[in-house]
Amino acid sequence: MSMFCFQCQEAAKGSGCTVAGVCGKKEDTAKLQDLLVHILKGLALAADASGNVDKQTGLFLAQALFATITNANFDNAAITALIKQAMQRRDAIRAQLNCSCDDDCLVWSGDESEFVAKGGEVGVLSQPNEDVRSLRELLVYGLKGLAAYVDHAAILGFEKEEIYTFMVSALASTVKELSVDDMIAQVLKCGEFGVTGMALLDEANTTTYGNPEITKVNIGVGTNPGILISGHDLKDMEDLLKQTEGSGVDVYTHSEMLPAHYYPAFKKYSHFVGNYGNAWWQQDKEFASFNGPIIMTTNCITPVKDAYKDRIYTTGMAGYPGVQHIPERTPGGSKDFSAVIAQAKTCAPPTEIEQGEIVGGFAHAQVMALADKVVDAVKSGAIKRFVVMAGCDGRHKTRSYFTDLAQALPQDTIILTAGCAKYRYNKLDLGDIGGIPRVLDAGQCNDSYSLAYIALQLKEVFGLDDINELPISYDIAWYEQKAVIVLLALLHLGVKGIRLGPTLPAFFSPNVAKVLVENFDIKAIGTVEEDVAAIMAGK
Ligand code: SF4
Ligand code: SF3
Repeated sequence: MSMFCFQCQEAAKGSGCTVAGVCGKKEDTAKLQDLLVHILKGLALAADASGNVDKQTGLFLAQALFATITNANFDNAAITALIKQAMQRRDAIRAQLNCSCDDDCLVWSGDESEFVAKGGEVGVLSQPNEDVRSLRELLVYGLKGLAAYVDHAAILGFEKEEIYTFMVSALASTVKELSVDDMIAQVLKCGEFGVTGMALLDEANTTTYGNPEITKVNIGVGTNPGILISGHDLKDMEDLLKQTEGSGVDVYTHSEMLPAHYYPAFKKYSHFVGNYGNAWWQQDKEFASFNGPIIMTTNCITPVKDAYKDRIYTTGMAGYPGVQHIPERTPGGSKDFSAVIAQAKTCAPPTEIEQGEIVGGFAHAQVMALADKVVDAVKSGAIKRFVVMAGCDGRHKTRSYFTDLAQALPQDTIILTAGCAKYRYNKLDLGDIGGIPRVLDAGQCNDSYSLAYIALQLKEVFGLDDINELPISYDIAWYEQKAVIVLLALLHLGVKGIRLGPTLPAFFSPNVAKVLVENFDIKAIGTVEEDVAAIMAGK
């Protein structure tokens, strides 16, 4: 076995990638990422022992974890630089503490030539007990998802020291000998901070750009050259829209950037013309036919094809070898997209791949503005059930389940969605219930917070004691680690009976899966027929 990674839903054979990642991650990159996580654990141990987690350490830890999320950063040079920085930060804290602990992640200080080999020693399988490994990795993946959201919030100037403090102590806990109960408690605590982190990002986004509003988004193309922007970073979106204004270049969103159209602050730009394509995994074809430059602000970037390799850019924590990286903004400044804009002017307009519109913008403020209508529809029986179908999309053929389920659900159901999972059904004509569309898209994966918020508000409106008494079912599609923090956040909120698909995580050991089933009634998706029947029966 040359590498081992099982952090995402597409882990080879449902157990783990051992030769190269299905995602395209090569052995050396996998080992560098393993070493980075290992050294970050040492940094967390040192920071935790110091009793004072400063913002710089917290944010660095979050950014470095973010770089190891599936499909975020394939660039060995970028991961190597993060390992070096992590060591320096770790050693600086240890020097102040006069620390004498001898955990490997704290004391190992090899140079760059040894990084890959060392990464091979300290990866996931270095923990021999499968249940300990399972609980520790579940926590690490939850922290990676949380890290991504925390980074986005920080970019907009919103930070909470208590989140950083938790992240540091939780990561440090993964190298301590804890009881099973204590490890489970850490995982659930991560869900609690998942809610805090998503609430913080929601506050950051809505304070900066306004509350998302019902919006129709064009999925056709215009006649100007365009720039396609993907990922989750709204600050990059803002900088790009400002810099392209009046340039003759149009801006299109891709995949998880679609919800940018829902924010009032971006509606004023007439050159912000639409969304191009689908979820991340179809990017190789869609980026080729887009014809203009593409900016990947975060995950999900997939192996870059020759057809567009000279016109794709990464920025933030995203990276890919040989792809130009737009540097960070200076404090108070903007990122410089001038090279991208200059290139766009030399490109042909996008080739049209579809026509029409999709509707979204149903984050919590918009849904609560319709609350009377929604409550009346529930009371009158016009809406029988809500089905939360948030999460990720992916390549697995079995994901057609989510399209089929959306189509098979009775006409008196509403689908609440967020994340790129929506591309499985957001272009279907599923109709409306008294003017309320049957698919309500709250936004990006982090906007799953909105769905939880809506559920909590409905619980109050209906005077219920338990969120599980609401006529809401959860049928979650997962792929990468942001979905893990969303799942843990739902568990923290007490949601039971979540269906998860297309497969359960490879990192759930049989015993850990048993605990989750017994305590939270988590289940794998079944057939569409069985699941629709069970959902409608409230099971
Ligand atoms: Fe495999 Fe997923 Fe890990 Fe990539 S991220 S190496 S596909 S398990
Ligand atoms: Fe999608 Fe990658 Fe997860 Fe943000 S963009 S939800 S998969």
